[in-house]
Amino acid sequence: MCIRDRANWVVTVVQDSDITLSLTPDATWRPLNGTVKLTSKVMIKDAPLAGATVTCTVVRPDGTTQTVALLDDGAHNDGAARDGVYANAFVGSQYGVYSLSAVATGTAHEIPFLRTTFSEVQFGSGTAQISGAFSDRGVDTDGDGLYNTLQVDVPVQVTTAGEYAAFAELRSTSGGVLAYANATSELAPGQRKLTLNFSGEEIWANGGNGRFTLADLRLNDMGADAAPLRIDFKSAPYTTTNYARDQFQHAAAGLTGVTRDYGVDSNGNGKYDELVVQVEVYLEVGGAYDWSGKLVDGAGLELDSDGGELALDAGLQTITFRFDGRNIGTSQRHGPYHLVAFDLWGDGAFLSTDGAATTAFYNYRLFEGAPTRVELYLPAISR
Ligand SMILES: [Ca+2]
Ligand SMILES: [Ca+2]
Ligand SMILES: [Ca+2]
Repeated sequence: MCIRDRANWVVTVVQDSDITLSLTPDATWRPLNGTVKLTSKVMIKDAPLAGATVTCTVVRPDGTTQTVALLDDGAHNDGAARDGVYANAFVGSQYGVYSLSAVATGTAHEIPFLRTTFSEVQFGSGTAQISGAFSDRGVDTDGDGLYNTLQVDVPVQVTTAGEYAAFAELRSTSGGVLAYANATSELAPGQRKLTLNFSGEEIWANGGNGRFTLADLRLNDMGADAAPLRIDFKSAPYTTTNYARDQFQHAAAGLTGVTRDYGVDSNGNGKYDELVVQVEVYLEVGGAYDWSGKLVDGAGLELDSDGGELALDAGLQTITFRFDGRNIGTSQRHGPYHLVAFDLWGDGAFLSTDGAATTAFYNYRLFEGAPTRVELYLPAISR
């Protein structure tokens, strides 16, 4: 049996309950060999207390200790000298959890005091880290020539076999987020990789063009006893090769969401002969297209339909529907009206959508065919 000398402490202090001590590390986690700044505040009631002696005992994962003096001299990132804010920093050179205990001693109103407070911070984990060469490539999984995913390989130097997960976002040259991705895998010791698959459709939809930044890359140890343990982090470790937006997966035709509508009085009698509804579309390929759609009121009642054929170039194009004002006037149905069952099909694309546009409010009396004498209009009552 091992018998050790134990020091028995008897500390006699006059407690002044108005004095408080705080200890705030500037991070709960740092990569290995990162620096953690420690800040303590000594307060008496609501006022800062200068002149105390504050030390922090840092207990490393292997049990060895380091004593860090927290100073209020204005030279240790502690704000002004003698403002009651005490600070200093230390470097974590071991993987794992560091226990921190700060002690403040001094005299206030001629009465000595002692305060203790605790915290902790973690450095890496030692099981794996992000290290090595990144790479990226577009992948076309359905053979249509467009990239379904942008793959980024995250290099992982594995010390201990286990399940690891990487999380990251892809940012455009202007800093906007294009897509998120994560990857989880069992990794054996050695130089390994986790492959992130960013959605090509999301990159296209968010306007990704050029070189992208892999950002906020986290590596988690998923095999940790409790919750997944974050073991490495890099804020912007990699920039991809150059991509053009249209290399990524996207439909050959789509609505841009831009619409316009107006009434046309072609015979000058003050009543609309037509309601024009325009819809802007994006076309990947130019050619001959057929188009059609229906105008309905808010209850879904069909008022008119229109369609035709057009030669359209690639790019942004406008499809113009001309609905008969007489059908609207005689229907005695107010707007706003809706363009539904919009189909566009042709050489390069097919587009079909239920709701393509909603018009402004129109009173049916603005249109040809509306009853000329004033009538009491009763909406249909459903029972
Ligand atoms: Ca200070
Ligand atoms: Ca594809
Ligand atoms: Ca007219």
